[in-house]
Formats: sequence, C-alpha cells, structure tokens
Amino acid sequence: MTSARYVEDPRPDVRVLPPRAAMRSDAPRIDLCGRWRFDLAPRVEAAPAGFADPGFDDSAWAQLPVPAHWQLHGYGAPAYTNTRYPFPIDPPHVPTENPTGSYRRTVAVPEDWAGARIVLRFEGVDSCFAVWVNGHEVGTAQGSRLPSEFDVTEAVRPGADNVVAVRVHQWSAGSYLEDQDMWWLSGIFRDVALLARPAGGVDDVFVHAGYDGGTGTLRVDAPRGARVRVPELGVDVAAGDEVRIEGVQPWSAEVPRLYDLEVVTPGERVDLRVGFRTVRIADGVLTVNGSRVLLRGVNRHEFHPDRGRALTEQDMLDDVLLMKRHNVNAVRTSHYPPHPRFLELCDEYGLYVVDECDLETHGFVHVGWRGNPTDDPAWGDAFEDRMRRMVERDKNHACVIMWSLGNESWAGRNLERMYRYAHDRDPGRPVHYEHCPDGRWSDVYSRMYASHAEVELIGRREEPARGVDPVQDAARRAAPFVLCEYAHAMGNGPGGLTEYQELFEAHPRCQGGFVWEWIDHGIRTRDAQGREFFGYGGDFGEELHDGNFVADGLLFPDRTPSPGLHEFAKVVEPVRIAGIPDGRLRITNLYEVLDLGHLRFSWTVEEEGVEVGSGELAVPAVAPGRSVELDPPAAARGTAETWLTVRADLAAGTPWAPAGHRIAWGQVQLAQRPRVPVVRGTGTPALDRVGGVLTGLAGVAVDGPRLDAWRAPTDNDRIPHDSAADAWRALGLHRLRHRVVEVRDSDGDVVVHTRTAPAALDACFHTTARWTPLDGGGVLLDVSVRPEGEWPGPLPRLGLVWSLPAGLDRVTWFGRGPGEAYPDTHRASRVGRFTSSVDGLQTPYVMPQENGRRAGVRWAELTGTGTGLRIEAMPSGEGDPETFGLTVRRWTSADLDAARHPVDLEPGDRVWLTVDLAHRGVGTASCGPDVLPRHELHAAPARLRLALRPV
Ligand code: IPT
Repeated sequence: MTSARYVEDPRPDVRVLPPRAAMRSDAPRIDLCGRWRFDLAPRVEAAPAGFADPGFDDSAWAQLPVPAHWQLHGYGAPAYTNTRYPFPIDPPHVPTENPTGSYRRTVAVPEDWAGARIVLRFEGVDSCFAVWVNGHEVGTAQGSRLPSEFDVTEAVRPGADNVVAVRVHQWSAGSYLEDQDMWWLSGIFRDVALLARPAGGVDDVFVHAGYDGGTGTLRVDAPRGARVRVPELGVDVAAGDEVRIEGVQPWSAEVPRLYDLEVVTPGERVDLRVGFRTVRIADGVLTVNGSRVLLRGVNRHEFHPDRGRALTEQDMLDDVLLMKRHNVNAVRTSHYPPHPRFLELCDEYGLYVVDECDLETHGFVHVGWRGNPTDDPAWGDAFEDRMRRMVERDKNHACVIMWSLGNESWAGRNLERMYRYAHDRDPGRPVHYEHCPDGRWSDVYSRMYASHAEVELIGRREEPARGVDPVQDAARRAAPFVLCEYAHAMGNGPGGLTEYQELFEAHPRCQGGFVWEWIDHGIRTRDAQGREFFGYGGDFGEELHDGNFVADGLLFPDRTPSPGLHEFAKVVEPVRIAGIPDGRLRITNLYEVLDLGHLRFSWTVEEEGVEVGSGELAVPAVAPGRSVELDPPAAARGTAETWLTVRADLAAGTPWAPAGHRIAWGQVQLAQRPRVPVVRGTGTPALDRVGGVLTGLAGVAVDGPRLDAWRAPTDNDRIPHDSAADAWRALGLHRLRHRVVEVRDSDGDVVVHTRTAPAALDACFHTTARWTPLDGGGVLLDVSVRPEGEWPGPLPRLGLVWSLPAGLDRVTWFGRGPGEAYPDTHRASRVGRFTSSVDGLQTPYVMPQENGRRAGVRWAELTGTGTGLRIEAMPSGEGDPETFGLTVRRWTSADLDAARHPVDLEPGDRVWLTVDLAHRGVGTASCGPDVLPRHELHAAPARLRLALRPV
C-alpha cells in the first residue's frame, strides 16, 4: 500500500478550489514556468524525504523545464499502448513501482501581495500530484489535462522567497480514467502560475452571446456589481443584464468575428473575446446561427515529436494554420481538453470545436468491461469533477459548439452525471458521447468508423434499431449524425474519403465528421548508428506496446502534411469546380456563410502538360449552397491531350493564409489523347531468351520486366485480423517464381510466354509479351496477363518490375501528380507534367510500406547519367487502359517490407521501376472499412501496350 493515499483515491481533493473560466486578467500573476529542481524516484517511498521543507538542500539535483514530460528529458522512457493499461487492472490501485518526480523551486512574492488571496494554478500535471508551499501541504489533484487551483494564502510569505514543492506520480487512480491511445508521458506539462486574487475581483465569468437573424443577445454572469462592456458595440451593462444588439456580426468558423469584452469590478478587470453565435439542433440538424454545419473535422491530440504533449504556443498556432490552410473547419479535442490557448486560437482563426473531457477507460474492454469505473458510484465524483472542470474552464469560447463526455468508456451511470452537469450548467451547447446506442447521454448520434453503407442508411434515417427500446430508438433516429472518428489516417491512406463526403453532402442529417487523426505521434530519436528517425511503440524498450498504431495522422510527426492531408483538403474543398455534360463548367459554393466574392478564379490550359493559355475567370459572388454554370474560358486548339484547370484562390490575405492561397480547383478535359501510329523499326530487341526479359535498350542496362502481384503491405493491408497481407503471404505473392514457357519469333517480333506462380500452388498468371522493334531504337511491348486457377481474395497489384542503373535518378511524367495516388486516394492529384528526383517520389511513412505511386501516367522519362528511358502507354484501341501506375525507388518492395523505419532503407546500385497494369485501393482497414468494392482488385485478365525508347 502506498504511503501517499491520495494516489489511489479517485475522489477529488476538497482543497482544490472550485473551477472557473480561463480568462486574461489585470490581477498580478507570477509565471512559474522555467527550470525547476528535479529528482525522479522509482516509487513513492523512494522520493526524497523532507523535500518539501524550505530548508531541504536540492543543490545537487538536476534541473527540468516546466512545462515538460520527464521521459523526454532522460528520465525513464516513453511508452505507448493503445487500449491496454500498462499496469495490472486492479482499480483504484497502481503498482508500487510508481515513478515519482519531485519538483522544487523558489518564487519571490512581492511585498504588496500581502492581504490578497493567493492562488497557485496548474494547467496540467500528468497524472497526480501533491503540492506544498513553504513546507505546508496545500492539496493534491488528479485529472492530467485539467486545471487545478489551490488557495495558498496561508502558506505564502509576501516579500520573501517561497518554496514551492510538487510531487508528481506517474500512476494514480486517475490513470484508469486516462487510457487514451497515446504515449504515457508524465510530469508538469502545462503552465504553472501564482495568482494574487484581489478582493472583489472577477473570479468567474460566463458569457452567453447568441445570434439570431441579425440580432445579438448578450448576458454575462459575473460577480454582482461588475460592469460588462463591449466598446465596439457601445454596450455597458451590469453583470446579469441581458441586452439585444442589432447589427452584430455573427461568429462562425468561416467568419470568426470576435468582439472585445471586458468585465470590470473595482478590484479587477478581465478581458475576453466573444463571438455571437447560437448552436441549435433544429429539425434533427445541427446548426450554427441557423445554418447547417458540415464538419470537415480532424481529431487532434496534442503532440510534438520532441516535446510530447507539452506544446508551445507556436506548436498550437502551427496546427491551427495548417488546419485552416487544408480546409479543415472542425476539431475534436481527442480525448481531453487542450491547452487553453488552443481554444483562443480556434476562436480567433475560426474552427468549430468539440471539446472533449479527459476520460477514457478503454482498457477495461480486455476484461469484458468488468470493474469499469464508468458504472461504479465510487468513481462518480471523479467523473463529474472532470466534466465540471472542463466546462467551467472553456465555457466562454465561441469555438466550442459541443461538449463531449470523453471517449471509449463504455456505458454507465457516471456518464449521466457528466451529461447532466453540462446540460444544466450550459443549455447552449449540445452534448456528445459516442458510445451511446440509446441516445441517453448524447444529443447527437455519434459513431466511429461506420462503413459507407451504414452511413447511407443513417443518412436516410433507416439505420438498424440496435437493440434499444422504441422511444430511445426514435429519439436517436431524429438526432443529427456525426462520425466522431472516421477515415483512419494510418500510413498510406485514408482511402474512401470521397465516398464519405458524397454521403455528407447528400444527406442533411450526415453532418460530416472527424478524421482519425491529425498528427502521427512519432518521437524523434536515433538508432545505434546515430541516424535520426521517429520512434513508435517498442522503440523505447517497452515490454507491452502497440507498435506503430500511434502513427496514424494526416501530418507526419514533424508536421509535414502527408498525402492524406492533401487528399482531405481536396475532397472537402468548400468550392467545387467541375465540368458538366453539356461542356460547361459548374462552380458550386459549399460554404456555410461565405459567398464566392472572396476568391479569385483563374484558369490555365495545358497541352500534354505544357501551358498554352491562361487567364482570369469572372465568377459571380455565388451565395452559399448555390452554383453557377459558365462557358469554359478556352477550347482545345490542336491535336494534343488538353486539360483546362480552374483554380479558386484567396483574393486577399487572411490571418491564416496569404492572398493567392489555393482553396479549390478542378479540371476538365478539353481534348483526348490522339492515337499515334506505331512505326516499326528494324533490328531485334535485346532480349535474354532464357530469362525472357529485356537486357538493354540503346545502351541502357535495363533488366525486366517481371510480373509482380505484390506490394509492401500498407498498415491498412497488414493490421486487421485476417488481413489482406496475411492472405497474400499465405498465397506467396511476395515470392513469385517465373518460368519462361516459350520464346518465339513471329513476323519480326519476339513473343515471350512466361508462367508466374508462387511455390506450392497450381494457380498462376500467364504473361504474353510481344516485342516489336520501333523506329529510332525503341521497342513496343504489348503485354497481356491472364490469371489461371484459384486466386481467392483481392490482389494488391498487377505490375511489371524492371531494374535500371541507379544513375537514372530523375523522373518526368505526364499523368496524375504531383503527389502519390492510389485508386481510392487520387483526388488531390491533377493531370499534368511533373518532374521529381527519385528520392522526392518517396513518402516517408513512419512505418515503411507501399508508397509513392503516381497514377494515370501516360508517359514517363527516367533520366540522369547517360542515356535515359522513356516509357509510354500506347492506346490499344480495344478499351484497355491507356495509362499506368508508376513507382520508382532505390529499393525493392521486399526491402520496403522488411524495413521498420525509413532509415533502414539503403539505396543500392539499381533503381526499381514498377509499371502497374492494375492496383488495389488502400482503404482504411487498420481501423475501419476496407477498400470499397469499386476500388478492389481481383485476378482478371489485363493488357497494356508500352513503347520504350531511349531519351
Ligand atoms: C478509436 C479510439 O477512439 C481512438 O482513440 C484511436 O485509438 C482509434 O480507435 C484507433 O487509432 S477506438 C476503436 C475501437 C475504433
């Protein structure tokens, strides 16, 4: 049993002051961030005795920054588990081995603080702590991502140096409520401050600022006698008075209009920025200021690869700017309230927030939810206390449009207490909880990872009853629908975004959702050779961990956008530009409140990817929800494949992006690719008649092609039980063998028939390759693939693999680009001409896997040292694909598959080129639906004609 009983006591310490709103005040404040003396002990009992005494000698201790996690400063190590508690399930007890950090510092408190009430405020300490001031214990707290304040008036000596001592425990009863899918990281990781609270000050404020059809309403609950002023609106009223204000501009994520508001008493003045807005569920639809909202959201954990969850203001701003620049309009603060500054930024820049409480008990799933605190009254106060601390802290933010009780905590009566608290205290915001099939603790119907087919049923309000009584079923069916998590962005993907968006746009009830998740939580570290990489579960010596499941975001750990973020930005773009069958352009405004007047439209015409015309496009200020049809600004003129690209860019700078920032774009094909006659040449292709492959082309040492039906499994291929990748390995797709059946001459061509199959099976692929010499030293390769026998289940690809000299390190192509694209992730790519180094084609997923494919390629040139190679898809005239998928890398798929981190991939003396005849989508099966049927790849005959030429 621990000597510090509070560690295993879930009940909130009564010495913690009642929670109140986060505010900026003119009352004196001393920032206690900075370096503290620090000691880490392996257990509570091993923490230095008497360390809280003012006379304790800490001069031999090291220093640790506050805010920070000790594991990221050389004390202990980070550990990652998804749902499993990294300690035995024995609530409320935790292991005796409970790393305990002792923190000390002095603070000079000014003389003139004498007489004031003095409060010590912690914004976040993970996971449990006790505080002493000048040797007096002032309280203890749990709730890692929630503030706690202690009255330290009696302990502080104004006019002197005061010793603040904090003992922080890695594990506590609170850890059972904090089983979020993230790194276990401890310490004082948010700000600490000492506050002088003036007599007659403004301890708490609750702003109610609504908006209805041009009229704002304002009522500010604050201490009696306080004045409330909004200078810009000429408002100067007493606290508690309600005023109606005509001509107010409303707040929304698109137009985040804020007004400065001050609340003043003789003792204190606090400053707030308020947005007038009304959130309402009307006719089963979630609205803000009467407009239906479509949540283009992301789930955001707080993360930085060096700092963990101890973010700087710049980190938070980086997130907000990246979101705004990628058409994100909503954030679920999964799964805990964020640093308070983040919400100020969301108010200011315009993001809808679902503010989620610091609650998850997911690990109980592994014991059949036995003993889950959610339904145990002994934990009721802890649950309500958490909700109360969040609601009270964040209640004044316009950005917060819903409260969320927490995540994955199953069901139980303690949720009822949380729900009630939020509702009673703040009727102005709906409450969200996902695991609530009967709608008891949630005002919206929320689900995670529902398939497209189910979302469609829900959209029609025809979803299955899910075993609840008819009254509750009817209530849920009438509620708006939100996907609190969808499109698991792990590794290569997420596939299927477009099809979700189509459902959100088709059914008013489907109000969008939140991609899981915003950022990969890879921690920057080094291997034995000193090479830097982003570590995941298992890289820090954990005995229990969940590998790279922690790296499933739209941003790489260093905040570089992944292809998934580019795809998301394109799929959710608020303006849709498309060609319609009559040859005209349709421009649709999908904003909630903005018309299109803030955008500048321009166009270019490209022939085979080369610009031949450009101009501005006059587009009227189309109202939200409306569209306009226009004649295309140009027509095709010649014989080349011609594309019109129309772009919508910001006409003027905004706080989050400069003028010219791209919001949306669309392409219309103006002329098809012409058929080019193939002119036969003389000579014989340089074929290895035993191996059945080309060995040279005009002096270029090519070797290939060999048929390939495999890809280095993506996380989505690999992670589910009975995964696609398991099936591929069982079949042996990663170890195909080739038998050259026949090489024969035919009318000046060489025809090679190869049988490709894995060991131990009789199923195979027959490949027939007809080689024709071309004028100018090239060859035409007409290749047909025909599967034979049983090929159960999907295939990852049907491709042709070649190796080339490593000196060919540049690739130029005409096709989709510039980024990678798979059958269900190609919206962000446009048809054009692009150039990249081979290295630049690779996507550095935290876990190496299939990546970097370019889609819809008409032709590609690989150049560099010496003669290069051009590969062009030639229309067969029989409806076969006239494009191919292209991957070029310095390693093989086997190397990619074997690597555990990008640093494991070492270039060799060859470049590997894969030309896909067909490729499977990527889906989201790592957590959610697999590849949609239309993007599946099943064994079927395929054909491709390629002209290979020296360049
Ligand atoms: C879901 C969790 O809510 C989220 O935190 C994360 O772990 C995600 O899974 C996977 O990355 S819960 C799951 C049972 C769908």
